[in-house]
Amino acid sequence: MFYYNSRMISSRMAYYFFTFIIFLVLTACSAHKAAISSPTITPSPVPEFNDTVIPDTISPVIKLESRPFSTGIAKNMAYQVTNQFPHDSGAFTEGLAIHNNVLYEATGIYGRSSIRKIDLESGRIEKIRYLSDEYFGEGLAIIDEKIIWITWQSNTGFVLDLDSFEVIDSFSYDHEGWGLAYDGSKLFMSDGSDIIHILEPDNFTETGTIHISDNGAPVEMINELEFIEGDLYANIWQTTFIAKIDPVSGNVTGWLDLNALLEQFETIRHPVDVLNGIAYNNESKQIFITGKYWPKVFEIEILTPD
Ligand SMILES: [Ca+2]
Repeated sequence: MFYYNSRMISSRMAYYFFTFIIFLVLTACSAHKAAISSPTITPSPVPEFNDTVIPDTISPVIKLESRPFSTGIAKNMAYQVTNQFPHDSGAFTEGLAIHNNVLYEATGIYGRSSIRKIDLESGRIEKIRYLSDEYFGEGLAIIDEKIIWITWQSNTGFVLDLDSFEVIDSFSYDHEGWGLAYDGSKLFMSDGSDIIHILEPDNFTETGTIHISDNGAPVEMINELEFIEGDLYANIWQTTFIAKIDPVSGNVTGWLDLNALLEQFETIRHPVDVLNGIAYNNESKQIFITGKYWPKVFEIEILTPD
């Protein structure tokens, strides 16, 4: 009898115990569900120019401990930031160029690709023209009074009047279009690989290619381009590095690591994407750099150019 009663008591205690446990679990789940369904809303800072929608998905910037190509021999170059200016944080920058002391920018993304004339000091967009939805805008170069603007995967480039932004011509090529630069006699176009295509500026026919390498190691993902005092500078996509390139041999002769500029954006909630955008003012000898969705354009001085 005692044994029987004991079992009964044990069973009852077990019943109460497990009921209590189930109660605790249900209460915890309920609290957790309540926590998920009622997130803390943190207000986002208003961008400098909030006229475009910033997508939720942004490719991460790969931060490298050292330069991208460990087999290379080119040295890292020192630089200092000498000034900074506001930049439209809704601009998915694909190209940056200066002509007659005026800043021009090309942006990408289907349906939002644009060419802009920008007041450097204020960041104000003085003129803008959007590309048709089927094109993804990429790099630009300026020759005389014309803007040459390429597209990503449409094998099509456009010629725009520098003043009116009207399309006055178009041309085609058989590879992707990434970055574009003009050295005063030829156009140089990157396609995302280690190859840069050299084009005649009059009829856009390809007259040659150069392969970019550092000590024999191919340097791929060549993106936005700029000529600075005879050297070709190139953003390397998804890295914080700019390569200084001998445009004849294709050899990388120096690296600029601009990771420190990106680090200052970590304290703001505005999303930023990769470093992309180099412009050189031939008259004032100023170098400007920015990136996709960056809220700033930086003026930098290279301290060890050779
Ligand atoms: Ca450029």
